[in-house]
Amino acid sequence: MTDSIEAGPARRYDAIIVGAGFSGLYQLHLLRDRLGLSVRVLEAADGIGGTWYWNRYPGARCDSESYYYSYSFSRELEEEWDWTERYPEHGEIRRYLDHVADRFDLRRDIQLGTRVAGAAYDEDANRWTVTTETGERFEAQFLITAVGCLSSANVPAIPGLESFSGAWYHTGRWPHDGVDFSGKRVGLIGTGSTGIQAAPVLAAEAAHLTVFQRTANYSVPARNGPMDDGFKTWVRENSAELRAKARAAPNGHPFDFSDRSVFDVSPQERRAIYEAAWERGGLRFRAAFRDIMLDQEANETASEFIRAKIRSIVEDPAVAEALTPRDHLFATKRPPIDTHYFETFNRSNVRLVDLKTTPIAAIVPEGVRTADATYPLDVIVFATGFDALTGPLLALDIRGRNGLALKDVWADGPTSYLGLQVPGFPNLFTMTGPGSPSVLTNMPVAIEQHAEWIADCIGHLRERGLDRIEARPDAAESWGVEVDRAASATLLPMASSSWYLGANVPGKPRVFMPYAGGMAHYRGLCERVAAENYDGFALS
Ligand code: N01
Repeated sequence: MTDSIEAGPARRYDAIIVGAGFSGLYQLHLLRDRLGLSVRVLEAADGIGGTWYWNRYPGARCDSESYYYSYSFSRELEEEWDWTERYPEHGEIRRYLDHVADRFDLRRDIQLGTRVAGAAYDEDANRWTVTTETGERFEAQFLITAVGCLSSANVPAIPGLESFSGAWYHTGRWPHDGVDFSGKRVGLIGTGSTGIQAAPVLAAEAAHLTVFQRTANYSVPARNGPMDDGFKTWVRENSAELRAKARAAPNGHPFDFSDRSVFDVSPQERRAIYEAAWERGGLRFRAAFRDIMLDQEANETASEFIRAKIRSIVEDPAVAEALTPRDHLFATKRPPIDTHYFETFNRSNVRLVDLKTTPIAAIVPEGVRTADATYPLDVIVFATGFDALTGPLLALDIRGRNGLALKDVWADGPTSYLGLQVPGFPNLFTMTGPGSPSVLTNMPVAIEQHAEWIADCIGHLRERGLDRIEARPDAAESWGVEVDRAASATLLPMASSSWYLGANVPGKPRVFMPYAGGMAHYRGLCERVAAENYDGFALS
C-alpha cells in the first residue's frame, strides 16, 4: 500500500531502510522485531521482491539452487515452504518473499511506490533526512541501503534507439503483463547470464530470433528439473548441515570444492571429472578442482573443455567458432548456466551476429544496423546488464558530513570499510555494498550476514548509550588494499570486459569492486571487528 503523499514535516523513525528485497525484508525484521526500533522501508517498486520484482524476462530463474537460495534464519519458515524446481523461477521467488513479508508481518512498515531521490546527514542532529521523488521527507538516526547490487539497468546509448518503430525492453525492467513474441522478429542484445537464460525461451516463442553477441561466453548446463519428494525429504533432513556448509563455504553455496589440483590427475581422469561435473550441471562446475579459479593453466583446462562442448553441440562450425570464448578464462566473468543455450543456435529461426566482427552502428526505425547489414526487427530485448554495485547507491544522491557527496568520494571507484560503511557517512550502512563479497556469493548468505552484523552493531550502540558509528579513514584505506589483494590472488580481475570491474559501463572507473577473499573468511573478519569493540570504526 502506498501512503498518501503530503508535503510537510519529516516523519521520524529510528531507521530508514531503502529497498524491500531479500536484504530490506530481513533487516526490517531484525531491527523492528529483535531491537524494537521504529523502522520505515522505502521501496521504489509497487511490490516487494527487489531484483525479482523487476526481472521477469522469459527464462528468468535463479542460478543458485532453490533449497539454499532462501533465508536460513527461521527453521519454521524453512519447514513450511516447498520449492518446486531445482532452480526457482522468478514468480516462485516473488511468492516466497511475499510469504515472508506476510509471515513476519512486515508489510505495515514498508512503503511501496516510493523512490528515494536524496539522503543527507545532519551532523548536529545526528540524523539522516531522506527525500523521495515526490518530496516526502523522512528522518532517521540510521540509514541502511538495501538496494541490491544489480538494480540499475544499463541500456547502452546506441544512436537511433528513439527512432526504432518496434518495441524495446530491458530485461531488468520487464513488463508485468509479459510480452507476446508470437510471430515477431526479435533481436536480443547481450549474452551474459540474462541473455543466455532468455535466448532459448525467446527462440521458442518468436518467429525469429537474432542474437547480437559482443563477447562470447562460457556456459554450463543448469540441469533444471522438478524437486522430487525424495530430494525434498533429503533437504529437510539435512537442512542444518547444508546451511552450516553454505556459511562455511567461500561462495555461500553448500557444496564442497574438490581438494584436487587439475594437475594431480591424468588427462583422462580430468576429462572424466569434467564430464561428470558437466552432467551434474550448475555453478558447482567450478568446484571440480581447487585451482580452477586460482591458476591460469588449470583454468585453461576447464575453459577448453567447455569450448569443446560448444563445438560438439553447435552444428554449424562457423557459428560454433563465433560462440567460442577466447578472450577470457572460464568464470573470470560471472559464469552463466543455461537450459539449451548452445542448442538454440541449431534452430532454423535463430541467427547469431558477432559484434566483434560487425559492431552495431545504430538502431534504425526498422531494426539494428551493424557495420555490414541491417537486421529488421519487431522487438529489441536489451540483456545488457547493470551499472553494478555502485550504480544503485549513487542513484540515491547520498550526502554525508558537511554535504560530502558519495559520488565525489567514489569518483575513482568505491572505497569503504568492509563494504559496510564509508568514512564521512556516519550511521549509514550499505548492505552487500562494494568491498563486501556480495555478488561473488550465493546472495542470501551474504545478505543475512550483513543484516545480522548491522543489527548487532546498532544493538551494541544502544546498549552502551552511544549513538554514532563511522568507519575510520585509515581502516577504509587498509580495507581497500585488502580488497585489491584478495582480487589479485584470483584470476577474477583478468577478464577485462567484466562488470565486476565496471567495464560494461562507459566511463565507469575500472576497479574490482566485490571482496574476493571468500564469504567465510569475510564473516570471520567482521566478527573479529565487532568483538574488538568495532575496531576500525569510531563510536561516539
Ligand atoms: O548482464 P551482463 P546480465 N552492445 O553484464 C552485452 C546476475 N544474474 O544481465 O560482455 C552490445 O553479465 C555484454 O557484452 P560484453 C549475474 O550476477 C543472475 O546478463 O560487455 N552488447 C554482455 O554480453 C549476472 O552476471 C541471474 O562485451 C552489449 C551483456 O550485454 C548479472 O546478473 C540471472 C552492450 C551483459 O551481460 C548480470 O547479468 C541473470 C552494447 N553496447 C543475471 N552493452 C540469476 O541467478 C552490454 N552488452 C537468476
